[in-house]
Amino acid sequence: MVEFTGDSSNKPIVTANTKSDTSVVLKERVKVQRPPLYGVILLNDDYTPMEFVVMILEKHFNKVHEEATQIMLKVHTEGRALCGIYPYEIAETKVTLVTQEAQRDGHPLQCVLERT
Ligand code: TYC
Repeated sequence: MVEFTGDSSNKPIVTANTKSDTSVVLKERVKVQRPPLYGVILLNDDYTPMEFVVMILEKHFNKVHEEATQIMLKVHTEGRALCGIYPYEIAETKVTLVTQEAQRDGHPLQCVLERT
């Protein structure tokens, strides 16, 4: 009979059965690894209009107007705030799109990645 310890070592506990022949059947346990996650952080500056930042939070981070306003004000008063947490490629794309949109409108808004 084979049981598993249940811990992360994945070691089987092997015990002889009552008959003379002892059989061991190892069940395969596939270890799944979750992808590392990254936070997207907005940084404060003195020039980007508050309404623009709120619009960015609604459009790129799926925030409703109220939450977007709260996050914008947190950036404004504390210097930075977390906007969302994503796998690397999604986080990186958000940084690129937000930065491009700000530059298109002539705003210095900065957005950075942070490993969680
Ligand atoms: N500090 C800016 C202002 O007073 C507003 C602002 C908020 C800018 C958040 C950037 O990420 C930011 N107009």
